Amino acid sequence: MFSKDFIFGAATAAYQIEGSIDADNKLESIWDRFTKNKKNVIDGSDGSFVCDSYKRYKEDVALLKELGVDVYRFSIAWTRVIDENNNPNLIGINYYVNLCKELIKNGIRPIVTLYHWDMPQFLMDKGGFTNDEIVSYFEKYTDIVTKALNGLVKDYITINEPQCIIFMGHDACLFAPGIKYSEKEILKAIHNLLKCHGIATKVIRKNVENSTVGFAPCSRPVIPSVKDKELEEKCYERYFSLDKNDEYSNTVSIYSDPVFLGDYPKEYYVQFKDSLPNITKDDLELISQPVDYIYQNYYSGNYYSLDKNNNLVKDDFYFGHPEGNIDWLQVVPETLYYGPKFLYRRYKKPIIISENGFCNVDFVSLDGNVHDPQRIDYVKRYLMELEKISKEVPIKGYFYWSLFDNFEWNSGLRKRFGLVYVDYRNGTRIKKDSFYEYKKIIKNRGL
Ligand code: GBH
Repeated sequence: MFSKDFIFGAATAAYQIEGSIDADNKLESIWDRFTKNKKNVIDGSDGSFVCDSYKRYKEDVALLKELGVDVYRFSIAWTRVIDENNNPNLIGINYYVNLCKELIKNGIRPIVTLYHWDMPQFLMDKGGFTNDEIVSYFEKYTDIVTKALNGLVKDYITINEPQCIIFMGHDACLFAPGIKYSEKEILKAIHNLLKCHGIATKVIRKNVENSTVGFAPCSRPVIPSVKDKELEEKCYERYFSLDKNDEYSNTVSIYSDPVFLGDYPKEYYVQFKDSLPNITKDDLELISQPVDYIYQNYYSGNYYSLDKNNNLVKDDFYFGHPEGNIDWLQVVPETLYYGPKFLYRRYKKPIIISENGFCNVDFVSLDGNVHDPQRIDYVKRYLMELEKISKEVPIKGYFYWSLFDNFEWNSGLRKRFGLVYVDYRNGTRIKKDSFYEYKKIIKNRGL
C-alpha cells in the first residue's frame, strides 16, 4: 500500500499519439522532418496518424476514467501553439484547453510536459539548443501555454529525458534531428537546455498559482547484485559519476546536479576542461530555481558486483534473462528500489516515477483480446520494489508508460508499450489484460 496522497497515472507524449500533424496550422517539428526520411525509422512509419488522439481526445479521457488514474501526464506540441511569427496559435492551443477541461470534468488531474522532444523545425534551423536564443523562445512558449491553461493546469514538467535529447539526437543520432555535435557543442546544448528548464520554472511560478514544477531525466540505476554495504556504496558513487564508459545518455549528475544542487559536479569541470561552455553565476541561479519534485523515467538498470580486488564490475545479463521486446529493456525490478533510494540520498527531494513500462509482443488473440501477462508481471515486480523503498523515501507517484501503444520514435510502430492496444490502420483501441490489472492496483492503492 502506498501513502494516501500517492498518485497513480498514465503517460503519453504529443508526437507519439496525436496524429493530425498538419491540422490547424501546426508548424513542422523536428520529428515531422526526421520521419520524412524513411530510413530513420525501422518500419518507415511516422506520427501522422498513430492513435488519432488529436481527434479522439474524449475517447482517451473515457479510457483514463475507466482505468481510474488520479492524473494524466501528456505533452504539448510546441508546434501547435505558436505560429511562424512566434505568436500564439489559438486553434492549436484550443485542443489542449479542451483536453484539460475534459480531464477535469472527469476528475483527472492534468500534468503537462512542456518539451517531449518535438522542437519546431525553424528553431532547429537556427541551431536548436546550441543557440542561446532558444532560452527566450522557450520562455515565450511557456508563457503562452501557462496563460492559456491557467485555471486548468497547476502541475508542469519542463523537459522530458534531456539525456535522450542530447545523446540520441546529437551523438548517437538515432533520434531527431540526427545532427552530430562535437563535445563542445554538446556541452553548450546541455547548458542552454538547463537554462530553458530554469526560465520555464520562473514563468510557471509567475503565471500559475500553487504550481508544482519538476524536471524529468531518465537514468539506468547501478544496482548492487547482492545486499552488501560496501558494494552499495560503490554503486551509489558510480550512479552519479562521470565515468568515461557511461554514455551521455546515462549521466545523472551533469543534468541533475545543476538543477537540484546548483552547480555541475566537480568532475565535470575537470573532465571537460577544454570544451566548457561559458557558465556564469546567473546561469546557475536560473537553472537551480526551486522545484517541487524530481520526476524520473525508470525502465531498466544494471547489476554490479565486486571483483577479487574489490573493484566494481558490471554483471552480464545471462543468456535468457527476461527482457522486453526492445533491446535496452531488461527486467530489473530493483531499478525502482535503488534508483529512488540513491536519488533521494543525493538530492533530498520527493520523487515521482514519471514513466515506467514494458514493451511486449502484443497481438489480438482469436478471442478478440490482448493477453499480456509479461507486462502485468513487470508492473507488479517493479511496484513491489517501489512499495518497499517508499517506506524510507518520499515517493509521491507512479505513471505507467504508456496509456497507448504509440509511435516509439526510431522504432516506429513496431514496439508496443501500451495498456491499450491500437490498430494503426483505423485507430481502434482494445484494452489489454494489463489495463484491467493496473486498474485493480489503482483501486487497491497498491498491490
Ligand atoms: C522514454 O524514453 C520516452 O520518454 C518515451 O517517449 C518513450 O516512448 C518511452 O520511454 C519508451 O521508450 O541507456 O541502455 O537505456 C526511452 C528511454 C532511454 C531508451 C535511453 C533508450 C538508451 C539505451 N530511453 N535508452 S540505455
